[in-house]
Amino acid sequence: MSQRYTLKNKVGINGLGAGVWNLGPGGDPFGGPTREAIPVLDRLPMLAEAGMSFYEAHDHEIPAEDAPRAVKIAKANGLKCAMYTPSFFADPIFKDGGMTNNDAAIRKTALENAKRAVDTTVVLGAKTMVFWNGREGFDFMLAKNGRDAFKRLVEGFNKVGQYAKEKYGSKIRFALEPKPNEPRANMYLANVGEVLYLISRLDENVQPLFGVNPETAHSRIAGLDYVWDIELCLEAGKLFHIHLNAQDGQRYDQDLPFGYTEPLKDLALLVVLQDAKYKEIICFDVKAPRTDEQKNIADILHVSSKNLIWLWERALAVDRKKIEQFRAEKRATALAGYLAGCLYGK
Ligand SMILES: [Mn+2]
Repeated sequence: MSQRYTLKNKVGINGLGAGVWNLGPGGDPFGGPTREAIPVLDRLPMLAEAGMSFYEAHDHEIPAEDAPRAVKIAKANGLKCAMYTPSFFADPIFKDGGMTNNDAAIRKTALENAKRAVDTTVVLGAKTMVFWNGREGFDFMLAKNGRDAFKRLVEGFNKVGQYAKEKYGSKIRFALEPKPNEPRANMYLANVGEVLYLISRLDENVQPLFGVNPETAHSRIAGLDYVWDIELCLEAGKLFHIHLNAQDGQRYDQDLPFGYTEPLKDLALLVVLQDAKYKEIICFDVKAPRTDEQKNIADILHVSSKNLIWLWERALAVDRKKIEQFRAEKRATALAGYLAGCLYGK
């Protein structure tokens, strides 16, 4: 069995995860693939080989009929499914959204897909199903009634939650992943605050099943701070899952290696996660860049994992009493200097 990356003294579930889509063929909106597409199930052993303990997949990558094969391959490679997610964005039928589509028949199809994805999540043995807001949004003013769209999200998640609860009790939890834009100009559930507000509007009997899957780069695309976004999820008791990566400013979604662009912020984030005793799985959403060759496709997973491990260990060494002291002395700049020292090894 290949070696797996683990985090020292991590509370709860240890081992790291990544998406099967992270090992894609390198296409972008301006050009086709630069590498041969690897069949999705063949990517499972590659994730294990790259030190991952968990994989993640969309329903268009591992459809229900492939799930039993995925279970076998994962087991043979010592890999578990961290989360499964219905793709309300890939199929052209959802070009204007699933749950928020103006067409009632398409909303119904979206709901059916979501229910099927709940069943597949159970088959794959994952405990979390993620919803990413992909096409839930608008490009043109008044193309949708925003108030109705929000109510449709509430209604849709209530129904999916009810379905899961009746069939599986509290076995499956849902983590909603916010993103402000791309592929739509404006996306509903743009940030952590909007997701928490939506959860607050769900039926009380399904509300405990719903939480957040914040992604560090998505916060940055929105111009927000991901440390605070994640602290807010923790304060609400809703940090059900996490996607770590990096982003070089407010531009298209880059899914860069974790720890690459803002290591000091990442160090602070890990201090927050350690102090909160975050016990869920830590996953990357990083994309093998178009310029990397096939033989090096997993480099991004190794770079992300090593950066995470280094920063995690530096975060363990951060003196919490010193943080308290700097706060008491109102010395925020000195605190910044202290953290930089922890980061650079002084
Ligand atoms: Mn993600």
